[in-house]
Amino acid sequence: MARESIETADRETVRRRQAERLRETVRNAYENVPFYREAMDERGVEPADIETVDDVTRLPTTTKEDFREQYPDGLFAVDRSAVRRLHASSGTTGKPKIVAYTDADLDVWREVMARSLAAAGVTEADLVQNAYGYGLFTGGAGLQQGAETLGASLLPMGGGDTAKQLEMMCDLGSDVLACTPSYSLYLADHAERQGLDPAELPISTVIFGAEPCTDPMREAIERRLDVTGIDIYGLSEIVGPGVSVECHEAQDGLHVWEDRFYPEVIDPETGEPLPAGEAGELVLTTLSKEALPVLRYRTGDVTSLRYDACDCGRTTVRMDNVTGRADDMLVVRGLNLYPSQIEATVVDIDGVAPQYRIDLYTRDNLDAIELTVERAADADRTVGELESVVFDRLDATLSFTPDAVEVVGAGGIERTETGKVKRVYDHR
Ligand code: DLL
Repeated sequence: MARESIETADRETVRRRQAERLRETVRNAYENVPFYREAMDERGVEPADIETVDDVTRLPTTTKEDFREQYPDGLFAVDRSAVRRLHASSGTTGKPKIVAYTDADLDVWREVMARSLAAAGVTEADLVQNAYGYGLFTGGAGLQQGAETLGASLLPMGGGDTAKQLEMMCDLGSDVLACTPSYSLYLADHAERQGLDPAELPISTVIFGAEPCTDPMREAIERRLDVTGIDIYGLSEIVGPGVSVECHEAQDGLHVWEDRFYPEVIDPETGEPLPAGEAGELVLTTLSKEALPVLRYRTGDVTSLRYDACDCGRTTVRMDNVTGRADDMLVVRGLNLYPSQIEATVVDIDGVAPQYRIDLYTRDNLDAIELTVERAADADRTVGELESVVFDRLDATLSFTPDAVEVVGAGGIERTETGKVKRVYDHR
């Protein structure tokens, strides 16, 4: 059931609210952030030119490089004394992107997270075990605030310490686990090693996000842990988790909280807006952030938008689940390929565990790609059989064959216990 009336409002009401908030956001950015004033002046756009949401395309875009160049606080629109909290993105190279929140921004974040958890089917009666990392990463704090605002009980475990996670989960009877998709499988493996049946654990819902998760991977999570898997999406630059989430009723696309974040999908090459239904790069504009208004942020995430009605009754636009980033694309001997395509193909093979690793090398001036997959503990097929099935399936589905496929035994691929999983290792 929807938590706020705007979730089920008609398009006219939504567009009106978006327009009001967009005008205020643009004014805030123009008046208080020199970076935006210059970018808008350069394009010959003034705040007064922005009347409806259709005018959004007249605004300049913001990129992750802009965040880096404005490090640490060049994009802030408020005085430091009005900043109540700071977080940072989880970038692995270079300086992180620093993000800031006023009191009002934190209220908005709490509210979209409470909405997200309600959409995931969480109720006041539930105990939410939060296994997202706490600290600069927005996952831990975001889930905590949402659960508390909703009125659920919260267990602030943070990432890692899996034996303790299992102990608390079993002793306290956690209903919901919030963590990355890869960690939920790690926890299932760990439970098995401890002699527990993952399907018998008390949790009935896993709220996973912060990493891509293809359909076969989601099916593995749902089957092994006997749970409903709910995909939650977000990014620090815009708010953290809580930009969009699946509803438990339909699990069919992620409801974007579009009264707070305005989504567009563009062609990543040309920057042109794409019509609903077409996949491209997600671009987001914050509609009520005070400390860090962000205009047309190029997320790098690939998705598409749809405006048809959802069975749950919410009327929001929905985005497809994000299985990759525009800059994840591998170009191997002229073939363009996303790691998620490889994942979806191999994880679907009977006898292959939902784990894989891709290594890229240069050999004799040519790209070489090696794929490592894991044999499932209960597999009927031998390592040799699996190797040829993986080759054949990749060839048949993607017209692609790696230079080498290695099938390792159960547990043979290194797991990530905290933070985001890394599956592609580029040695070039
Ligand atoms: O990962 C926020 C978050 C925390 C989302 C907990 C969901 C749950 P960042 O560290 O800034 O923020 O990383 C953002 O992670 O641009 C996507 O590439 C990726 N990402 C986040 N959620 C999903 C998802 C958090 N559900 C970046 N599916 C984003 C696929 C996701 N990718």
